[in-house]
Amino acid sequence: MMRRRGRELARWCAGALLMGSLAWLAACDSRAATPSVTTVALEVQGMHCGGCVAAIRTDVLAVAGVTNVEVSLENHSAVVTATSPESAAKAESAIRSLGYIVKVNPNQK
Ligand SMILES: [Cu+2]
Repeated sequence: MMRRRGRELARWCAGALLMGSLAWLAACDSRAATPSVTTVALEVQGMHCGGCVAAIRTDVLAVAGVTNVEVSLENHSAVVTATSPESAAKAESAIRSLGYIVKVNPNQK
């Protein structure tokens, strides 16, 4: 009787250990997948002054997931850094809804 109970306990322990390490592995995996960075270089047409640059900066930085934006009046460009491609796409449409023409710039990275 005692022996049998001990074996059951041992089996339970092994199961718990296995489950524990699986949970740990899963947590480890999701942590490794989280830090992703997307950088998108956009060509922005229609900027005329520093006010345009400031407006774009403000609206793009207000998009969830956008961590940085570099807007250049001279180069007609905006380089958006975001935590996901979805956020970068939202940033793109934020500039568009301000009235500017936005194109993904293939010459810049
Ligand atoms: Cu302006």
